[in-house]
Formats: sequence, structure tokens, C-alpha cells
Amino acid sequence: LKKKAKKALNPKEVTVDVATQQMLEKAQHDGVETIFDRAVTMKACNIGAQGTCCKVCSQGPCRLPLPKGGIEGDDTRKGLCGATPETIAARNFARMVAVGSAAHGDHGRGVVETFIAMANRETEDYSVHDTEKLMEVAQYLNVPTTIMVEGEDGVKRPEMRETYELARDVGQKALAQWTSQEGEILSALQAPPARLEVWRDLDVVPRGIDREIVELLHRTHMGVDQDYRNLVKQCSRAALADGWGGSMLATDLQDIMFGTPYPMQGEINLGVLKEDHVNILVHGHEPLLSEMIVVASQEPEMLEYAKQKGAKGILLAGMCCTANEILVRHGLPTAGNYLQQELAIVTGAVEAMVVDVQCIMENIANVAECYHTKIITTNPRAMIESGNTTHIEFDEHSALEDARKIVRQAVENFPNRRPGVMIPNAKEPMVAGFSKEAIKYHLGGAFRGSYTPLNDNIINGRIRGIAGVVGCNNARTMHDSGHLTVIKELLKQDVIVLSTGCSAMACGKAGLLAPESAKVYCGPGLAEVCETVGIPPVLHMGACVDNSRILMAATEVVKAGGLGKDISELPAAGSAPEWMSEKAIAIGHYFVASGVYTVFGNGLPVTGSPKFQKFLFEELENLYGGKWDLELDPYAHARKMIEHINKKRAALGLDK
Ligand code: MSK
Repeated sequence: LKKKAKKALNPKEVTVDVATQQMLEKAQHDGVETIFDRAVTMKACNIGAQGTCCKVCSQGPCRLPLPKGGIEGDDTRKGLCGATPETIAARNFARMVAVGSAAHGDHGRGVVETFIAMANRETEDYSVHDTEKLMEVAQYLNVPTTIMVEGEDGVKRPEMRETYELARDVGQKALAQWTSQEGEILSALQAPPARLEVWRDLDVVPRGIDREIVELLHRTHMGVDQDYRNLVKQCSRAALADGWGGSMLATDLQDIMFGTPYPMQGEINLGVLKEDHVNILVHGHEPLLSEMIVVASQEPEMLEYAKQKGAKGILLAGMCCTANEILVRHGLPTAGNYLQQELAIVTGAVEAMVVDVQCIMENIANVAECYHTKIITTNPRAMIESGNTTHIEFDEHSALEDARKIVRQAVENFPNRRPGVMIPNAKEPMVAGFSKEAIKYHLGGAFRGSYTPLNDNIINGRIRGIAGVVGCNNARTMHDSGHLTVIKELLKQDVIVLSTGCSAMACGKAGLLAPESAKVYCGPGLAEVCETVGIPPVLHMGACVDNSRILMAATEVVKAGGLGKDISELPAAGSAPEWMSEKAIAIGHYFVASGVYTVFGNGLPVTGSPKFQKFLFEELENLYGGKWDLELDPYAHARKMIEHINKKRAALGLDK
């Protein structure tokens, strides 16, 4: 099981993160192969990377690479059926949007189902934590929040509905956004009116979350949609159904059940693990189970059990977006981002890695076999076929009991640790949990609860603009380096950064989520604002699913006035410098369709079809006010975003 990498890997050449470098050295010493090794020994397919490999039927795969030197004259490339490079690249792109949207949508559905079980009091493990948010969601879902009650004087007056009765109706109405077949999903109607008008003109307002994904997949079947523009139109419906639907409802209902995040202190990097504690890592995306593991791991009986097994306590930390969920609501430590998952096990100090869905590398099971770590799968959608994984299925009706079972297994595994445990001496303090509500409060100046002071600072130029920098790590590019370079360049130019997912974690590890970093990295205007308010220059807004918070923050900025009537008019830009997952493409497309100029690093599988690429990179702007771009060099990447922000400032007449 221990496989030596064929070519030696220099850890310093593949990551800027010191803890990751140290653990890669340990992996080499222990003879354990990781994704970093395979990225050296296995080349990516050039045709797939261009997006022009078609395998939607069994007559292929038909491979249509761009000829060396580009296309001269007419592009005569065709698949067996006659599919053009445009159709092939657009279909491949569409399938990524569909899968990414499905991932978020299915996550959201799970949240709604638990929410309904909670509202029906079928489970005591969950409850309503944020009634204000419940009211807000009820309003946009058109669920009445009051009922008329007749008083002793015979006069009828409105009274607030009982919380769980209201939650029941909210849950049912939310679920109906998935199954609806016509009309417009209600959560999307929160977009600024000018944006809604754009969508209505283009006929892309999502009709139902599931419907748009299914229709998009149907259109990519052999011999269906053969017009790349028409395919992209359906991509917009599906992606908007994600950002303004599945993701948004997931975020909002999670906030109701677990609390809306407000800034709190936390710590990040592999150094958060404790040698003398039982270390449990929750990894994946859904907070439904991890919230229960938080409770179970702090119960006195469980702590006592850990002591009996020789540990001083239980350390619960997160990986990937589950980490973000428990961080922004509980301040619990984050062990690392996507590319660190195998390396957490390489420390030899992790008793259990508890996984749910998305971004879980299959290789963790192989790495775990080299140590004592138990991999515990919990979701029937995501099993790992390997002898050493255990499946403890999570059911919302017995959530806390399931969590206890998991924590107990981890505790029982503590005595099985093998010699050679090594925890890197690297962790950083950070502040995270900037929901749209928290931004309103912290940047609201004397007017807490208003975005106006933020807008004023953008108008007076102290803050030049807003950037959303999000997304994954990717083993094909230097770990964390793209995120950090792009973000530091933006900060220098007084651009405030909103971040989520693994990008936010890269920032945390580099100290950019500490308020003190403002004076080190920001231009004078942004530094002044951050120091006055006491916030970091990069605002960690949560998990991938919480990119919907960025959409709503942008909507609040539009509503506050002075910066145009639509998201597309804001001095703002989006970026995913190290993207890797299909969800990132869905997110990128809902940002573009929401009017945001969005730059990806690290390649985009559309370059094999220059016509399709031109449509995404240029023509979409005429339709949506937002467009795609690709820039591999992180300095040029940031420059392009800043140029766009400057262009928007000029259009608003801000820098006269
Ligand atoms: S975890 S989707 S690697 S951000 Fe959300 Fe990180 Fe990307 Fe997964």
C-alpha cells in the first residue's frame, strides 16, 4: 500500500504553505504517495483541457484538439455526428454547470428535509436558532408571518405565528422551489429589480431548481441542443437556480437552524491538531451532522471516555467547507484546505476523518491504511469502496445519537496510534464569519444595520472596489499561491476582498484574516477603513454554498444607493485563481449571469473552441453585463480585475 512516487517531489515547489511542506516531507519519509506526487507523474490530457473531447455517445470519444498554430480559414473540425468544437465545448461546459448546480441543489434539499423534520418536531436535535432570519425567509417565500387573532374586545389584530408552525410552512415552500415546473423561483426575486429585468428579458429566471438541471443535462445528450448560445442560456437558468436557489436556500435555512454567522476568532492550519487529544476531523460540506458532532464531542461523558482511553480531551477540527461551517458558527479550528486532506492523516494524529459529500479524495482511504486513522463515511450518496472505511449513516431523526457513535469510535481508536506522530508547528489566528448581516453591522459605522457607510467609502475612493475571490486548490498549480498573490495585489489597490471556501482558508493560513494584516497588505484607504472598524481586509463569508452571501451582499450594496442600479454597475469583480471542481464552474457562471466580471486561473476547458470562448469572454457582457475571463498569471489576473473595477468607477463618474 505504501507506494513511492516515481519522481522525487520538492515540497517547496508545490506549496507556499509551511505545514504542507513539512507534511509532504513526512509523507516522503513514510513512503506515502499523495496527490502532489501524482500531479508530477501523471500528465493532464491536453484535449480534455481544451474542452473538445466529446464522449457523449459510443461512436467516440471524438477528439478535436486545436491544431498547433491555431485555425487558419474555416474551422472544419467535426465529430462523427458532425458536432462542431463549439457544440462539444459548450456541452462539456454545460455538464459541469449541471453537476455543480446539482451538488449544491442536493445539499440544499438535504437541509430542507432536515428543516421540515425539525419544524414537525420529529427530531429534538435541531431547533430554530435565528427567528429574525426565519421571518426574512418567510417574507421572500411569501409565507404569512402573522395571523389575525380576535381580542377580548372583539377586534381582530395581527399576531406573530407560532415559530415551528411558521417554520413548517417555510420548509414546505422552500421544498417547492426544487419541484416547481413553471414561473420563477421565489428566492431569485431578491435580486435587484434591474437585474431581474435583465433575466426576464433573456428568459432565464429559473423555474424550478431541479427542472433547470435536468433540462440542461437533457440538452447535452447526443443530438439535442446544437447551438452553443442556446446551451449557455440554459446554463444560466441552472446556475442561477444554484446561486439564487439551491445554495441560497441551503445557507438561509442553515442560518435559521444553526445561527447566522457573526465574526469570531478561530485558528487554522495543521498545527491546530493536538498530540495528547483525540483528534476528529469533519470533512466535506454539510453542517447537518458536524453540528451534532460539535455537541457530542463536548459532552462530559464523552470527555471522560476520552480520558479513560489516555487522551487529555477531544479536539474537533474541520477540513474543506465543513470546516468553514463549524468555524463561522462556533469558532472551531480549521485543519486545512482541499490539498491538505491526505496530509492531515500523514500527521499520524487523526483518530477519525468523518466525511460527508464533495471534495473528498478517494486516496484518503489509502493514506489512512498507512496510519491508524478511521475514515467514516456518513452519507448514503458518498461511500468509499475500501476495506478500512466504516459507514455510519447519518439520519436527521437520530442525528445526535449518530454523532455520538462516531465520536465514540474515534475515542476508541486513540490507543491505536502508531509511533512517528508529527504535528507541524504552524497555525494562525483568524477572524471569520462575515455574513451579509455581519458586514452590515461592522461596516455600518454609526448606522449599524446599513450598507450606506460602505458605499460612501467606495464612492470617496478609500475602498476602490469589491472583489469576490473564492474557490478551490488545484494540484496542477502551486498550492495557495494563486489565491494569495491575486488577493495581495487587490488589497494593495484598496480593493476589499470577500472570500469563501478553500480560498478563504488560504488567506487564513497566510494571516490575511487577522485585522492587523490590514496595515501590512492594504493601500492607505482600505487600511484606514479596516483599522477604524477593526476588521480584516479579507472577509471570510463561509463555505462554497455561502457564495450566495456574496450575491446578497452585492444586492445590499446596490440597494444602499450611489453605485448604480444593478450588480453589473458596481466596481466589483470575481475570481477563482485555483479552481478545480465542477461547482466552481456553476458558481462562476451564476456570478457572470448576475452581472459580474469573473476571472478564472489555472485553465478553462473552453480554449479548444475559439468561437465558444469568444462568446463567454466577450459577447456575454452585452447580454448580462458580466463575462468570463481566464488568466493564468496571478499578477495579470489581479490587474485585469482592477482595470475592470476602474472602468466601472469611471462609468459611475466616481474619480473625476
Ligand atoms: S471545499 S469545492 S475544493 S473551495 Fe468547498 Fe474547497 Fe472547492 Fe471543495
